[in-house]
Amino acid sequence: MEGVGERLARKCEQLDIPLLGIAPAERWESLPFHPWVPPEFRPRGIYPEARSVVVIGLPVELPVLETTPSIYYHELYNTVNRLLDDSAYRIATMLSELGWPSIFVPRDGYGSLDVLKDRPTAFFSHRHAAYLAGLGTFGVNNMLLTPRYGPRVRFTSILTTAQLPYDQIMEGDVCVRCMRCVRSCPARALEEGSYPETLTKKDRCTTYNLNLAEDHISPCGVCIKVCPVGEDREQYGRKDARMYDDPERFAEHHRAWEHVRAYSGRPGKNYDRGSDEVA
Ligand code: B12
Repeated sequence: MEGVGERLARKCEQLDIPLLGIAPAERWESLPFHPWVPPEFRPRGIYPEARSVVVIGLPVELPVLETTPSIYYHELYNTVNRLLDDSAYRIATMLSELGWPSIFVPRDGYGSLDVLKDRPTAFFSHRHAAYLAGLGTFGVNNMLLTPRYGPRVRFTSILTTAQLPYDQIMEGDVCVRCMRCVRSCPARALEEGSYPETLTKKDRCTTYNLNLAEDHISPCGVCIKVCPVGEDREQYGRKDARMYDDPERFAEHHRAWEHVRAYSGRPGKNYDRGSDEVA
C-alpha cells in the first residue's frame, strides 16, 4: 500500500512541482545560525499540532525575469504565486483527507508593501523552511539558492500533522560569493556584512518596489536575475552572467529586454527616487 510520503510525492508530480523538501517541526528548535527565527514564527508557533513542514518550489523563468522591471516579470510573478498558493492548498487538503490534518501557508502573507514599511516581516518564513527542508543554502543576496534554479525559485509551505520521510539539510554553500548581486542592486539594499555575509536594507528594497508597483512593474528581482548559480542558466543558454553588463556582445538580448520594458512602466522614469530618504 502507498504510504503518505509516496502519495505526497505523486501529488507533487501531478501538480508539476519540481522541488519538494520535508523537514520535521523540531528542526526549528535547533538554531542552526544566529539570529534565528523567533519561536512565534516557527511551525508550532503557528500550528501547535504540526509535526512536519512540506516545502514546494516553482521556478522563475530566467528569460522573463531578464526583462525586469517590466509588466512581463510582474505577470510571471503573479502566475507563480497563484500556482504556489493553489498547489499548497490542494496538498494540504489531500493530506487532511487522508487523516492528517494540514494547513497551507500563503507564499507571501502581507497586505501591501506599505504595511511592510512599518512591519517588514511575514508571520512565517518560507526561505528558512526551504533551508531546513534541504532545498538549498542562503546566499549573499539573502535568498535561498538551489543547485537547480539558483535563487530563481519561489516557495511555499504546508504545515502538517503527518510524520513523513525527512530530507537532510544541504551541506556546503551553493552561493559562490561573486558579489554580483551586491553590485547590481538598483536600490543599493545589499551590502557586505557579517551575517550571513550581507545584510539587506529591507526598507530600501521595499521603497524601490513601492515605486515600481505604482506602474505595475514590481517586483524588482535584479538580485536573483544576475546570480550565476543554477542549472537553469545552462538550460536557457545563459551560462555567462556577464551578459547583463555587455550590451555590445549580447545586443540581441539587450534589444529584446528594452523592447519589453518600453511597454512597461513609464520610459525615462527614475524608480530609485526616494530610496535614499529611507536609508
Ligand atoms: C517581506 C518580504 C520581502 C520584502 C522585504 C525584503 C527583505 N529583504 O526581507 C520585499 C517586498 C522588499 C521583498 C523583496 C524580495 N523578495 Co521577498 N519576501 C518577503 C516575505 C513575504 C517575508 C520574509 C520574512 O518576513 N521572513 C521572516 C523573517 C523572520 O525572516 P528574515 O526577514 O529573513 O530575517 C532573518 C534574517 O534575514 C536575519 N536578519 C534579519 N534582519 C537582520 C538584521 C541583522 C543585523 C542581522 C545580523 C540579521 C538579520 O534574521 C532573521 C531570522 O533568521 C517572503 C515570503 C515568506 N512569507 O517567507 C518573501 C520572499 C523571501 N521573497 C522572495 C523574493 C524572491 C524576493 C525578491 C527577489 C523579489 C522578487 N520576487 O523578485 C526580493 C529580494 C530582496 C532581498 N534580496 O532580500 C522569495 C525568496 C525565494 C528564495 N529563493 O529565497 C520569498 C521566500 C517569497 C516566496 N514565496 O518564495 N521581499
